[in-house]
Amino acid sequence: MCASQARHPTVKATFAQRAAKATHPLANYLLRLMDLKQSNLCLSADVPNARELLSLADAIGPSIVIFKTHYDLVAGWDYHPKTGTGARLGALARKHGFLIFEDRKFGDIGHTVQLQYTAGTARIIDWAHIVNINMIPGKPAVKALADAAKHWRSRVNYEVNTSVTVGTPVSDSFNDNGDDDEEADKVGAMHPLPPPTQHNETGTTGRKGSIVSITTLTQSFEPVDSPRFPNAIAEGEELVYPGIEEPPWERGLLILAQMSSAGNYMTPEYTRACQEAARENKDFVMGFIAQGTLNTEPDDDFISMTPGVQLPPEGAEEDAVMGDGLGQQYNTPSKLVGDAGSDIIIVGRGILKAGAPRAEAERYRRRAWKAYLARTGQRT
Ligand code: BMP
Repeated sequence: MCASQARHPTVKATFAQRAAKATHPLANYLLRLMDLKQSNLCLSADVPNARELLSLADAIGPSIVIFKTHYDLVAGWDYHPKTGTGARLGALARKHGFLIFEDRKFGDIGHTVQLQYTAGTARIIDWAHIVNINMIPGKPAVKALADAAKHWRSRVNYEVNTSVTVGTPVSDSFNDNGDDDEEADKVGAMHPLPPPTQHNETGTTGRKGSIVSITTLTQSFEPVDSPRFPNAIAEGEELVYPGIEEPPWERGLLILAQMSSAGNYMTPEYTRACQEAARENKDFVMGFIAQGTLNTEPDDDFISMTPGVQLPPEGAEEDAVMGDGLGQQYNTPSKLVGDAGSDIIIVGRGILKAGAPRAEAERYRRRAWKAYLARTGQRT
């Protein structure tokens, strides 16, 4: 840490104190969740198929505050918006109290990243509370994602039902989010339907009709007061983690400002540009993927999450931790959280490859939490 980072008030402040000041709804929620669960652990769930992904989320959920996915490396990912893998993960997130972070590292022009975030088969924004961006294309891509999230947020409380009738109208209807439904693309997130305020004032449902040839297309907007997808819930997954409300609808972005890999091209100048972009988009950017805290300006209160973390086997020297032979470099929780001021450690293979992953996740949770307590001057 440089001097301005080491002196920054967020290094010594507790997560509860930072939550009390946090204006970003998801950052506020996450900081309170960390305090409640006594966890600053994110699991990087890099597993080969959806079945393993879901059982891992159920098994490790109690130890973590964030479950990180790379959905594109998971075979058998089910894209159905209500019963698919994202929705099932959402139910497990509510049950165990964690947020879902899709490590998509968006890295294209603004228009393209908007579509990658909100549309296509994956519709990442529907199920991932947090995503991240590789800032190479420049700051406008950050603003583009922020705009897309705002747009999505303004209509997400309304479930859109579409009915198509030919000739005499009939009451059959289908939801516009069906994955093989062409209409879903037409009314996709970037081409939203009229806002809810235009709806029927007397009831909860508004209707709008248009004639296409002899086909009548009717869309109805039904307010839903919770982000859950009831159809997706398997037995036991309707539970909600006690002690905190469900996560807010607002989404959050992390900027990839420093990497753990050897020889990466992220220079200090590049990292500074990431900090600037974060400050310019505070409503949406909640923090960084970095190798320590990047809070330097007095008003900064970004959350730093750090990958490249492993613990040596119980009893071994900390310096025994090195890399994976493919460029990944590992550090320990005490170095990253204690010395470098990171808030959350991101651990993949350190837990996934262990003989007893659940117990190993607890070992990482305890070590990272201890480093946080020591950093903030609390009793360990
Ligand atoms: P592992 O703990 O198994 O090395 O996994 C690290 C995870 O964090 C991977 O999913 C990787 O994509 C991600 N990651 C990283 O390792 N370094 C970075 O700088 C940024 C990352 O997202």
